[in-house]
Amino acid sequence: MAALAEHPRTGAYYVTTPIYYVNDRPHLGHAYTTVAGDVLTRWHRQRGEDVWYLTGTDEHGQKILRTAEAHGVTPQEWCDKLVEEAWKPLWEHLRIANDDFIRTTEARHTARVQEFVQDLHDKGEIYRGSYTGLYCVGCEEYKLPGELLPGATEDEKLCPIHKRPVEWLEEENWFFRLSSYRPKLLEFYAANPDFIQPAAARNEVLRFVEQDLKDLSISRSTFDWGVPLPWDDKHVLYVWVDALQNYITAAGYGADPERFARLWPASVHLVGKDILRFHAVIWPAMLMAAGLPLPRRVVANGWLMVGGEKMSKSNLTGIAPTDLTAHFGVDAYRYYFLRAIPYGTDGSFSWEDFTARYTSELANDFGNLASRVAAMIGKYHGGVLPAATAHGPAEQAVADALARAAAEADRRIGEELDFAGGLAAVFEFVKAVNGYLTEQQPWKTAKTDTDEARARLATVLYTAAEALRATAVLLNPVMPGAAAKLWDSLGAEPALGALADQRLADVADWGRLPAGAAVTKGDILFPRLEEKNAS
Ligand code: ME8
Repeated sequence: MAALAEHPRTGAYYVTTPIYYVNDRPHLGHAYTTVAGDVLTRWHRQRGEDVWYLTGTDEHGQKILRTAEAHGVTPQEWCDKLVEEAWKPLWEHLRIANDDFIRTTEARHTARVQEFVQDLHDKGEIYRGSYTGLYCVGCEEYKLPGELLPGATEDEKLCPIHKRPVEWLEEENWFFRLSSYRPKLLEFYAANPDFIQPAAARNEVLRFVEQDLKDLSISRSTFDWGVPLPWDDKHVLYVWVDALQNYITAAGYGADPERFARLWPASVHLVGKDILRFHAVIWPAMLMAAGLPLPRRVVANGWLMVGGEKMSKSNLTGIAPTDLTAHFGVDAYRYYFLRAIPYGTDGSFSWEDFTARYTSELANDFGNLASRVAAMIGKYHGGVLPAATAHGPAEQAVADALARAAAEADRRIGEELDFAGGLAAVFEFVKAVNGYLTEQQPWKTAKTDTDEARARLATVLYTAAEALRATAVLLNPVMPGAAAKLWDSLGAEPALGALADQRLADVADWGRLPAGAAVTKGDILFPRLEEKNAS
């Protein structure tokens, strides 16, 4: 994935997730994008940037309406219930540090959406026409015949994602002049080669726009669960046109010009590859029509798959995010998907792979290192961190490895959204520290009672603790729970301040943890899974 270009530092670093349909509860796929955004957000916060992270829910449209009807409640009641009982609690549970949560049924959104489309209407970008074509309610998307799968009868065509029949729509409605933006879009993609990432996603969009672009039907008159068109109250806005605007309405568009100028354009829209065209084609064209700046990046993640199919509400095989956190814990959950699947590609979840990574990377390599070091400082130095009076080449090699790992993690996670690569770099460092202890054998040095041996022992223990200090900072955006426990056990806070206030720019500044820090054993960071099951 290409690096993100420098952001204009006048603005904030503004990250968004898709706003999710609340026709059902959140599943692993939704959590995947939201955790990725959270890690990116926390990473940039640790750089000291003015970061703003937005998530929320998409509450209009036929899919929600039909679900509510099937449950015998109003769509608003349905959304209220799901948002409060399922969506917000899951994000809290997964420690998602969003700054705002936008719901598309809120007046702060709907009022601004009406102004936005009225503006496009006034500018002559919207006209009346008739639509005939195919539509998938599951995707809330128009489909072209060539995209569909054959159904049970000759007339039936299935959505390739939902595997359910698409519906024939024949309606008088309002259209946005999307086709007229084709040349400008192509020009924009050419001038901003990093706008759509990764490359496969960019190519898909280019192919799509190069082929043809039809005007977009943006209203519906056969149901009324949506934002009414200000100039024609028999129509509600097509759910996607309403939904995309959440990124600006939440940022203060039309309500708080100062805040809007600070936040917009967004730095990164994180989206699943299924909704790439909306974000990389329709949304930019609408913004162009409105005369607003375009987002800086649209980054598509791949799909979490189950049995070769996109994981969805209907084929979850019964795994909820909370089933996994109950077994592995929230930190490991946040870590696993980003570490195991290169961002931007599809990946499968498996209990075996998760268990293997938990045990070898988290419990053995990282967790054991933390507890061994704290235990040795307790045993040999009464829990008081000694000074590194004999810092030599072996110690310098650890400090150098840290500098390399920190720079690489910052580039990969903070710029390239290569979470797997960034985490691999941090864990290479953790391995290097383990290797250093194995070589130095402080438990042997401790048996020799000479000044030189005492200095060696003190230096090795200091070096390992200092390496852990940096590891806590580097892993804090991904595993805030474990990182905080480690920070605590190193006694770092009194001298260095809160973990959240540590800056990535200083992380490799060797020797920050002061001698004299009170090191305690603390909780085991990643308990063995068997023990966890038994409790
Ligand atoms: O599309 N693997 O909402 P949605 C990875 N409301 N990511 C997945 C996934 C999977 N199997 N399944 C879902 C909508 N996702 C619209 C968005 S934005 C203005 C409106 C993630 O509830 C992925 O990010 O169907 C995908 O884009 C999003 O959930 C779709 O959520």
